Amino acid sequence: QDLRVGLIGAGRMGADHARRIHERISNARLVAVGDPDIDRARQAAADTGARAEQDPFEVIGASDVDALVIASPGVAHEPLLLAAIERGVPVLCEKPLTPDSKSSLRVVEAEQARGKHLVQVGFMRRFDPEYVELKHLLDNGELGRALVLHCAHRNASTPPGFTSEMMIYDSVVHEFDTTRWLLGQEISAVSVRWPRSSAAAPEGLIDPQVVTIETTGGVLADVEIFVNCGFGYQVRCEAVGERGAALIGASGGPLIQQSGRWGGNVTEDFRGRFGIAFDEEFQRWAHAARRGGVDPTAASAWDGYAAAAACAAGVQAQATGERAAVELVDRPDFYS
Ligand code: ISE
Repeated sequence: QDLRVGLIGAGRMGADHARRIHERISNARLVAVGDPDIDRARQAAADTGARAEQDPFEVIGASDVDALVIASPGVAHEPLLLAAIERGVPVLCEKPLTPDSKSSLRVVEAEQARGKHLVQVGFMRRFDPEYVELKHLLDNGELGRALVLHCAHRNASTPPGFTSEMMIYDSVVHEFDTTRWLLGQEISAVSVRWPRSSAAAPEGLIDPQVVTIETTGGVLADVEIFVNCGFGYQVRCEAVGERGAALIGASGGPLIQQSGRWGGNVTEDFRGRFGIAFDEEFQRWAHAARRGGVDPTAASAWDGYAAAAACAAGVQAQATGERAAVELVDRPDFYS
């Protein structure tokens, strides 16, 4: 029997997930879309057979909903997650789990108290074929012990209301997760510096910024976060080890030679760069959710909390100009 999915949040990401579930995910069916903006909910639900609801909690409580996708803005996640955990349904929650570590810890504690793994966080890079390959190279020792990661995370432009803090907890949160996941180490400290700001940065935003991540295993990762680069969506990562280096995200498909130039394409947004990763993430989640659980290869609520704790240090480092240590509670056995 198909997994009956309720979707909360019908913005850009939510609308994309509605299409994904309807068109590409097998053994799953979208039954309800909830968004306070009911027109948006209706639009995302159109042609999928799902109903639209204005109150997201109606979707969480609905008896015909077996599992939930939360794609509303991060600031709205906590009460939705707590309600879903209480009902005991599997949830795929878009990143960030929540924007701050205290609220993320409350989610972790609620899940633990429920005694069942129900929440997975939408860190889709864990399903990107190139990232997966890079992780294999690091895990099987081909590159030797990892020493440095060089990362570049670029967006063409920011939506209105995008803040400097969001560059950390909405954007660099991905690098916090991939650094932990690729290396199997926790993040111990974060520093943030910046060059002069691009003239293309909206008022109030310093863009780009350079974030330095320190890990418990002594690895350093530098991240150029540039969210108004103008030319497209680009996510690159080069891992440097004792015996070699590997770079992903650099190629844009075919190498084209034309009009006296050679090169490739840069994708416009996350859909082009990570479309395959999202599909894989959702298909695996749907399989796990049909059995009432989560995909063990995905990011757990604990991973969401650990990323949020790194974000807290990042936002602090950004505000003070000082290196900030990451404060993390001990990892409960439940998440080992
Ligand atoms: C956005 O929310 C994402 O998750 C994208 O992957 C990231 O590139 C962007 O900076 C975020 O704002």
